Amino acid sequence: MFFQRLFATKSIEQLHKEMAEDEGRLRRALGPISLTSLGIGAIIGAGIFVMTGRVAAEDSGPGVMLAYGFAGIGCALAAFCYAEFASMAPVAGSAYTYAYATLGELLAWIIGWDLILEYAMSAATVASAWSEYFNKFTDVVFHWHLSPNLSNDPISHAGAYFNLPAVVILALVTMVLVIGIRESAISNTILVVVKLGVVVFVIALGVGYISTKNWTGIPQEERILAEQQILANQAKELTEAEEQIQKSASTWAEARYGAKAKEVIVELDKGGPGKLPISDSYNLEKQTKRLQTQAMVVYLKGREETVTADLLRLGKITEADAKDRVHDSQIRLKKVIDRAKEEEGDNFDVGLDANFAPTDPEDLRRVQAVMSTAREKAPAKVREKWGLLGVIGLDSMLAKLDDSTRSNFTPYGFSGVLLGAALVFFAFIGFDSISTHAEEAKRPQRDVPFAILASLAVCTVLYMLVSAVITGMEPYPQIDTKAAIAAAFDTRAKAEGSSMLKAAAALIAAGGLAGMTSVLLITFLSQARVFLAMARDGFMPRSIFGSVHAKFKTPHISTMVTGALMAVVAAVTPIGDLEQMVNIGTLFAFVVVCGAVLMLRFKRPDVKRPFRCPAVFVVAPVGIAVNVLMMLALPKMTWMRLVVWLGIGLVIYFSYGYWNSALARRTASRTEG
Ligand code: ALA
Repeated sequence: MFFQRLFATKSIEQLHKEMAEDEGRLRRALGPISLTSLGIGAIIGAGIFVMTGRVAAEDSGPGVMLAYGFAGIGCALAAFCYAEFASMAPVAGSAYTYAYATLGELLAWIIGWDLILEYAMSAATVASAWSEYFNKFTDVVFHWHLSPNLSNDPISHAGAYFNLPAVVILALVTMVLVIGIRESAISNTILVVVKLGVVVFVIALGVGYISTKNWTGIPQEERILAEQQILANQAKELTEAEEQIQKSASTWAEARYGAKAKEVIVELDKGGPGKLPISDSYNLEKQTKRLQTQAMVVYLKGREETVTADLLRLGKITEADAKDRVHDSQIRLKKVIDRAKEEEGDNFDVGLDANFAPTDPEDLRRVQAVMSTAREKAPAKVREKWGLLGVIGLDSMLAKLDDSTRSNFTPYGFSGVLLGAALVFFAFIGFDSISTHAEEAKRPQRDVPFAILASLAVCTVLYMLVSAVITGMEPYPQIDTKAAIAAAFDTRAKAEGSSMLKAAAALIAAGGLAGMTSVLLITFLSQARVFLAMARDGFMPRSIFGSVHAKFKTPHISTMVTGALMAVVAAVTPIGDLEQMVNIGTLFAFVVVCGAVLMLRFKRPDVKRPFRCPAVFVVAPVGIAVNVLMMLALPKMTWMRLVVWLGIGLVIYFSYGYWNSALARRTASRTEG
């Protein structure tokens, strides 16, 4: 009985019946264009505007184009399956509803719970990215940006309080959504037009600045190594550890020497490590930034010298090239320093001399400590890049595979492209949210599959082109990892003193903001609809997640609850961690949908399928394989978080959903009757 309950499925007929009951239903207001626009609105956003740069610089190099291709294939295969399901059962709820119809109550709940990662968490991720573009925008237009302490999370950024722009945009979006779907659809269409215009503009303008040398002419030796990626964090850890030592020293000295404690500590400091002044002006954030900047500059300088010497020795460059490289490297080092000053204010003391060496020997000692720890930790970081694949004992095989697939175009080898795909996958998330709106479609059977496939096709083409432009405009190791697209034009504008390019950078930053705002609108809408479907089934309190506003016909309470929770998450969580959680959750949902479509072909061949997935016996299994492979490329930590998340979900199911399931009640009353 217990197991029967867990695997009880909701029949397709039941879904149709529910669809026909009008009460509490959403308005059918969306046609094919609105639906496709919803799809594009949900798809193009933080992924292309923010993540492309980071993935190109740190994971895939110019091979980010291949990463987009690979992720696009995984999504297209899943999209066909989504389309078949959406045409068969066009009710709100997407993968959750599909799982209920095939895999039973428990798995349906798990998927519903998992979809919170895809929708709500991705809204938080996009809001953090929005904040980065907001700063880029105000920087380009007004030469002003919000203090880093108010536009970053406190976990990854020393001294930060919370991410204010992320909270503000989430609050605004929540307000718009409570007012209604039609109004939201109009604002969405405007935003979609703006962002599509900007993306096409980026491609058209950027093509002229592409240098193919940036795709294939940068020696693979110049790729960013794992240790460089660790430096900043290491510097932060060291500063924090020193502060801790200082704090314990002060407590000890105060207890022992009372009013004279400060003097004693200063005396002690002279002879020992931890050269942080015990004064009121001590500022952890500034100390961290100083050490981070010094470590980065010293590291880059040393690396550049080694690489240039190696290239000369191997005959890959001439003496003249070597001179150019030294010149370029100095410009780059100065840029690192300037950026730190920009963030901390011009009187920020970086503590480096004209030769880019720390002026204070104590600083040099700290920089060396940071570098040697980073070097020690680098192998683990490399293994992390293989994700779960590396953990299950394939390290040595992957190392060989990476070496044999490394080229100037794919400097990080096979695993770099695979990890890149698992990360830029974020950029594609959203096409499936069309299926969560099936209930509001005028002709769902025809228009939903069309909109899913059309929006995905448009976005894949645009993504590959934009990533080609970005990696063609700038050498990948120098691509801005925060707001790559706007920054590429901004850097060019500064170099050429062109006001036209500067205007372009401002326009792109504004387009990025518009793009991400529309993503937020749709993902929020989708989340509310999944909650609605789950509440109708009794898995969530109907009074909160199932209530539809009498006048606006929107799930207003659910939207507000989601908005408030996500604002908290976005305010304090690092964007990278959020992104990976969203990706693994969504990939999992895709795998389940591919499996469910296949299963239903066997279990219910009789059901009418207005859209049939072509070659389903190939498409669905390959879809599962490609998406599982991307999941395996994600780090062990992300997997552990997924397991914990699903564990929490199970606890909630057994303490609430199991006892309130509408399906179970119906079955019970039928048996009694
Ligand atoms: N695909 C959406 C974005 O990139 C989530 O912002």
